[in-house]
Amino acid sequence: MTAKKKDESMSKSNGSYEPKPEHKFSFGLWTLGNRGRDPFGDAVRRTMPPNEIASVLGEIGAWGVNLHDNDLVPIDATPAERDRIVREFKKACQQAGIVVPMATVSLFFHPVFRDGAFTANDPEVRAYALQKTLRAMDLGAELGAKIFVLWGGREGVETDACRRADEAVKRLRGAVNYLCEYNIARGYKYRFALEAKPNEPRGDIYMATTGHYLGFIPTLDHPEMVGVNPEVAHEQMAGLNFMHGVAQAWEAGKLFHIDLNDQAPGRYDQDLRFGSNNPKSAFWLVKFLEDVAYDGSRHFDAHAYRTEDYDGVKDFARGCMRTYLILKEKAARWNADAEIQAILKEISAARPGTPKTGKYSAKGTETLLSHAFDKDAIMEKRLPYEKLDQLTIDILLGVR
Ligand code: GCO
Ligand code: MN
Ligand code: MN
Repeated sequence: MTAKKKDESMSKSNGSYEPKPEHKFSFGLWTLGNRGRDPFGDAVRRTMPPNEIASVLGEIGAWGVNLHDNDLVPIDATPAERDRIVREFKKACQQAGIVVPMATVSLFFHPVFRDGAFTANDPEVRAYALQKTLRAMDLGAELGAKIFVLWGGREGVETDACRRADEAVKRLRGAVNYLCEYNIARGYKYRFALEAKPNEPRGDIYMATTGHYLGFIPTLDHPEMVGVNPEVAHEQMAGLNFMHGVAQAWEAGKLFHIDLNDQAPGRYDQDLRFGSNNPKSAFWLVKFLEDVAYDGSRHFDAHAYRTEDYDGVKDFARGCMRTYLILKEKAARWNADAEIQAILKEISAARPGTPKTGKYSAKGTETLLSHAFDKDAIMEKRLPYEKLDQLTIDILLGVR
């Protein structure tokens, strides 16, 4: 291939991974705006103002920007300051062609939330948390957000001496019920998405996994209004298979939002670029989302390495979207692969004479109970999962 031809084919393949609005890629103000502070070191990047982040997102082809109340409006802003900031931010988003699909509330940054927010022992802290969330809902609604995320980062403990853990569940339920009523009263039509995390910043956080929340939601007054916002890193911190949790949420009609990033097992909360640590599990996730035609935001809740400057932050954000689109293409290739499809068909085919199960019936049960299963014959069927997985690896590594 001549250098020119090679160049052309490279840019062609780059072109096909171009993010477009229909991909629904979104980033939080706090993700591009992350200044690289960690528990051991100070900021390495300047503060990027929200309006500038909106314009960068437009430039790199993202669709949406999400925010905590205080990512945009300082916690002690006067009403007049707030209104001016919101007005200017709306304009910046419009100019950048960026929407605000999701809003959330910071119930973890201010020291007043040192013992939690909705679950704190001090009733005044609980009341303040509620007021702050109502105002954050007002703010999000003004910006057009339709999803409201609740992440209880401080809702947890270092010592269980401080409260009974079931009391925390009751307080959380009371708060979410209150927010749902406010949602109805104001006609906001939000769908709430509850985000689980096992630990960090608290020693243990209540509602450690998406599964915990899926058990909690049906106990609410308005379960139909509430779903989940699973995050890759959070489930992986708990040692879980992320895609399985997402699939269960989807199957329950509760996958309202998703936080994409990556994480190495056994580490601190890393918020790595999507797919950068474990591209294989990212592949199964993207394949799942695309197979079921999930149509919500693909939100990246991650940040650039602390070694980066702002050009590096753009590399990071572009990388998240590019990896998603590459994996989406790989998923389509996997689905279209005749050898893979033949194996899938073979592994779930029934042997002639297999009794029908499915819905219970007295007659069917009689047949089932009297059937003689030939276990040796069943065992003759091959389950070529090694081959299936290697075909997957071949696709992922680009040789198939
Ligand atoms: C974290 C969380 C947060 C939340 C965000 C939205 O680990 O810090 O993932 O980034 O997603 O606060 O509520
Ligand atoms: Mn997180
Ligand atoms: Mn998150």
